Amino acid sequence: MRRRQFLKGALYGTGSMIALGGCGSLTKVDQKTLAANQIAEKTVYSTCEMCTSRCTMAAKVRDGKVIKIEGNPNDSSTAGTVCARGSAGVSLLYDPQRIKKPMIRTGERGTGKFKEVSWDEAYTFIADKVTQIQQNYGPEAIAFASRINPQDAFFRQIAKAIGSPNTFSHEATCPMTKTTALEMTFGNPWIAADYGNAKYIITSGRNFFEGIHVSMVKGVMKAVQNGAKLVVLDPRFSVTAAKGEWVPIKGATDLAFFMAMANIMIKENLYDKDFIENYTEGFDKWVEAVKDKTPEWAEKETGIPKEKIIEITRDFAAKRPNALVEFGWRTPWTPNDYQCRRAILIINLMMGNWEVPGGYYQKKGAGVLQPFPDQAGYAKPTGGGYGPMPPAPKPSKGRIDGAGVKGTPGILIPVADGAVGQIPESILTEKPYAIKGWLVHRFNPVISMTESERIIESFKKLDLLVTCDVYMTDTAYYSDVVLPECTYLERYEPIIDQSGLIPKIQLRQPVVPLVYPDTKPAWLIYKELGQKMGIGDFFSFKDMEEFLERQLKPSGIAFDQMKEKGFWSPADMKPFYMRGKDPKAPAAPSLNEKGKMHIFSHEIEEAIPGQGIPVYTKYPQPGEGEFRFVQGKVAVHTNAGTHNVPVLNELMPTNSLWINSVSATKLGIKDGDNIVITAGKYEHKGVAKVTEAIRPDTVFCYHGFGRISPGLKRAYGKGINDNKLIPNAIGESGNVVTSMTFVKIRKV
Ligand SMILES: Nc1nc2c(c(=O)[nH]1)N[C@H]1C(S)=C(S)[C@@H](COP(=O)(O)OP(=O)(O)OC[C@H]3O[C@@H](n4cnc5c(=O)[nH]c(N)nc54)[C@H](O)[C@@H]3O)O[C@H]1N2
Ligand SMILES: Nc1nc2c(c(=O)[nH]1)N[C@H]1C(S)=C(S)[C@@H](COP(=O)(O)OP(=O)(O)OC[C@H]3O[C@@H](n4cnc5c(=O)[nH]c(N)nc54)[C@H](O)[C@@H]3O)O[C@H]1N2
Ligand code: SF4
Ligand SMILES: [Mo]
Repeated sequence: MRRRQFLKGALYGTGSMIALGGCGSLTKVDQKTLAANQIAEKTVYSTCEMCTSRCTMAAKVRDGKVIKIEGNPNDSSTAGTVCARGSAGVSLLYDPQRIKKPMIRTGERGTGKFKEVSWDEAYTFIADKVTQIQQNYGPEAIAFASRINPQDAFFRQIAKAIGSPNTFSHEATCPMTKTTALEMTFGNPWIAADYGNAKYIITSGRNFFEGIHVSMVKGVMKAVQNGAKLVVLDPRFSVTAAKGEWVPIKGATDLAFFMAMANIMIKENLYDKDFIENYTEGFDKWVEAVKDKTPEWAEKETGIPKEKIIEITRDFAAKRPNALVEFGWRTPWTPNDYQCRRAILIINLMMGNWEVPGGYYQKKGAGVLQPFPDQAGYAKPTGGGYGPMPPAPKPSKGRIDGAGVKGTPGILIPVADGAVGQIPESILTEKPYAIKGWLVHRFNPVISMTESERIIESFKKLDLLVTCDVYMTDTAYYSDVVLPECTYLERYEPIIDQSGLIPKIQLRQPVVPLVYPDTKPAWLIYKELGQKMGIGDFFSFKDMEEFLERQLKPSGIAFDQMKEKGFWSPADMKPFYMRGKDPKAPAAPSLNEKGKMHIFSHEIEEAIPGQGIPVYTKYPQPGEGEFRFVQGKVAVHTNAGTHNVPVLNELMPTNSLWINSVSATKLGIKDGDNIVITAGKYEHKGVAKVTEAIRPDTVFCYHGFGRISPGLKRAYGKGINDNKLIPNAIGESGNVVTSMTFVKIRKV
């Protein structure tokens, strides 16, 4: 398949493409031949999972095979678009390198020796080991980690039923510092931005056009097309920076930039005093905190001229309230990044951009509408799907990461996610107690978490490691048991809430029957495993049809209607901004009885005295011969999840290390040279990409390459694995830390 042809189809929806089952290649279909053969085509509407943006999608199915994936044309938020990765779902579905049968390890860990077994054998093996660990160490010695997904409902049910408190999502590697900031400031994290109506957008690293979420991309593009200014703080020139003004900030100094913005806004009276008074508390402490954070001071910290900081602040504030500082998505730059995200939220509050067009809003799930008489009728909430359940045993020990404990630093760690970096630490150090079993679902710690070698080292001390994935990933490769899930195109999942300014729920449903008959959906895997473990009564639903019927019942939306359209939104409802008509309307989310947003956070102050208001930490900058190492997303791959998918691997098989041309010249490095990157005790081979699109003190690579599982035949050994170089440090809100590693480069 030709790249240009694939991209054309993916991005512009033109040209038909067909996947030939089994080989995963795509060729043009002759529409006339199709008609002549009178082969019936149907379209199935579902939800994409090529990344967790989970856009709506439409799969064209011909003769039982998916021939094309495109956007759902009825969804105005995506305008019928999927991105290149969404389109490549066909290539994953028919990839012969998918895992097809359960496997149990037969050789030493890491030698890749497995035997294929029946599902029953695999369940028995896991159940026996879990029982042994429970008897020897207690149920809390088993940790569960997954990339957040709707089927967590079933995965986590196992933990709940055996009484382990140690459930983790991937979020510590991703938006956790933002989540903490939202929870501490607004009281909940279900907040989103109305990009499409913004007149000015500032981002701290958020790279909309490579870290893709189709409806967000559409929103930002709409704003920019309508003349909005886009300012991008990033040490490197990203695709997003190319669409606006690039502000090449020194890494780990963003908080200084935002404190200086606040300093100017206060000094020049450029903020919404009414809003601050009516809706927030603790502003006086913020005034005090930024008093000396002048543009002159910020220039020294950030490397951005003070005139530029002043100009941006004045122009931005002039667009009040339809302007926003984007709070970010992947945000673990520094150990205390949550303070930078808090400062960003506070600037937004100073803009009074809450619940107005072009600002931030509470996501309008059906539940949020209920207190508003003129909105409540548009949608009713969905319910639970499980059915009756016995009481779960109460865990006898606290979580290994202390998440959620009031009055302690653990309060900063969102308890639904946990600090996943603590799992390898607890395995290795046995503190606060030992973890002996690790169940991994749709997650790849070896490549996704920091310090790959330490993660692998920790595996050696485990009595049980289980991975459920679609590929023989780097983590699966070291596991005792590998469970093959079918893909998202072959299964039902619980209802997905994707509400924005209006409610929206989505269905994921099988588009075609199982391609590999011995693969299974996660709901069935964990239900059957639960039965084998004697906890089957925690899964009292017959199948997903029953589960979904129960979920949908209270909403009044028919299952058949969901199957037919793939999503549901109230057709006649207008985007709902709580302060759209009444600027003094009560703000819904609130942390305290007064219903105010917390500029000063009592909860943080109580846990870490002196930190209730954002405080600037001056982090080290790279010395002579050193570079700050940063990473990011690329448009044609997802995290570390798609590098072996045939068409995406063909589009981009490897990565390189971006290095500024001036710095490269000093080191005698030319574009395309082989290099060695060192960070402390670790080193990695790579190839240099010499460019002006990065600060001279920073190097960058796209994440997810340098794979170490030979089971990923296409991706194996190609490119740089960033996490081989980054130490596993746990930040203050439980986050991993990915922008604080300094590296040295030499030519080989
Ligand atoms: N195509 C594609 N789309 C995706 C994904 C994907 O893998 N591929 N993944 C999805 C997921 S899970 C996520 S979380 C989102 C992520 O979307 P984004 O949050 O936009 O993620 P990144 O590309 O990681 O953006 C990181 C940027 O921050 C910069 N940066 C690093 N350190 C600093 C710093 O100290 N200060 C500043 N100002 N900038 C810094 C990096 O140079 C990089 O350009 O994308 C989602 N969408
Ligand atoms: N240094 C550094 N580290 C990073 C990042 C970075 O930029 N720099 N990015 C971070 C970010 S933002 C994130 S979100 C994490 C992401 O890291 P992870 O949460 O590990 O996510 P992915 O790599 O997207 O996918 C995980 C696994 O899901 C599998 N998978 C795909 N579909 C299915 C399915 O239907 N069923 C099952 N069971 N498995 C499936 C894939 O094969 C893949 O192995 O990585 C983080 N790690
Ligand atoms: S952004 Fe692309 S890959 Fe992610 S869910 Fe949407 S269409 Fe799929
Ligand atoms: Mo992420």
